[in-house]
Amino acid sequence: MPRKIREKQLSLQQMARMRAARRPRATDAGIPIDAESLGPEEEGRVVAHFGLNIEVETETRERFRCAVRESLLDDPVCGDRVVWRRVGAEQGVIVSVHARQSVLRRPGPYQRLLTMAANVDRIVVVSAAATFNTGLVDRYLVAAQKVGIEPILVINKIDRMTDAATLEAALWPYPRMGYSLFWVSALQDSGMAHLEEALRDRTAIFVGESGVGKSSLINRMVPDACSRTAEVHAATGLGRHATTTARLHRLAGGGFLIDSPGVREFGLHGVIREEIPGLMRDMAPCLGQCRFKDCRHLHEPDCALRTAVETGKIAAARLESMRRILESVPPRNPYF
Ligand SMILES: Nc1nc2c(ncn2[C@@H]2O[C@H](COP(=O)(O)OP(=O)(O)OP(=O)(O)O)[C@@H](O)[C@H]2O)c(=O)[nH]1
Ligand SMILES: [Mg+2]
Ligand SMILES: [Zn+2]
Repeated sequence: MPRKIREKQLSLQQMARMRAARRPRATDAGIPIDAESLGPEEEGRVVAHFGLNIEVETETRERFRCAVRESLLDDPVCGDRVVWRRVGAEQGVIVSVHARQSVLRRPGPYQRLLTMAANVDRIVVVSAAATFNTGLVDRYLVAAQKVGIEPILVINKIDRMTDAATLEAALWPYPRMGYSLFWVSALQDSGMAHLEEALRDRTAIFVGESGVGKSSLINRMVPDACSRTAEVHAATGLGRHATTTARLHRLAGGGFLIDSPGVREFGLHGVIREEIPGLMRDMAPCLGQCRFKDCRHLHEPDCALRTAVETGKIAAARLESMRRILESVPPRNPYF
């Protein structure tokens, strides 16, 4: 066997062992799992994953603290549909994870890939009116396009809007590209009914910078969610991030909302530089129309994208955003 392949197999085995070593074991979590003490198989959904414990909600809306059977290949994540077995009155063991309809990942520290959530069918990109960040929103939209999950844009804290004209000028391209856009205030409970209607019967993950109000919005729609928000957090003085782990909440009228920790940057995973323009809804129709086949859309003559900006079809900020994303993404993905 060539040495290169042997090394690769070894490292895959090592990776599997490392994954297994990090997995919360039933015994470590203090859950006794000898065969006689296990109840029958039941269906459930992962509500949260913290440390050694995974919280699973049953179809009858009871919640159980579960560990994971050691033979499982994938670690269950928030939103996963699982088969689990009861251990005593409040605990359980997850024995298998159903095939995922979708999975959201992002690069984490030390070149590790973080799985954020599974079985999500809407990505709610939340911004605050006073600090709208085109660059971050555009990265989320590229990621959503890549995984084929419909994003929804939410501008929160409109009660604190200082410069409505500038914000409207920054936002006009998005509804034109077909994205739903909601203007809301979690504080004043305004615009929330429309948003809730758009999320009915969906599993939606709330993403965006820390402090934009993701947990506050979810608390409004799910009154018993009690998601920790920044005020509670300020009292503990433990830093800026209020939400530290993804958590799934059930909407009363049907559907699920997943709260996620805020990010400062959103690294794109599984996307190579060449495909970025095709993943941007306003750029895609103009592709292949530049004079040069390898046009970088910077200073080349007869660039279809720049022409589209000049004629007002594409917003200048979006082209600028695309260039920044292109610079930040490697031509070939290191995770492949
Ligand atoms: N003025 C105003 N403040 C709001 C609104 N929504 C949330 N806030 C405040 O914004 C702060 C941050 O809210 P959170 O809900 O904790 O923000 P988050 O996005 O969940 O933050 P992380 O969990 O750190 O990612 C809190 O002090 C909220 O009270 C709003 O509509 N208007
Ligand atoms: Mg939060
Ligand atoms: Zn071009």
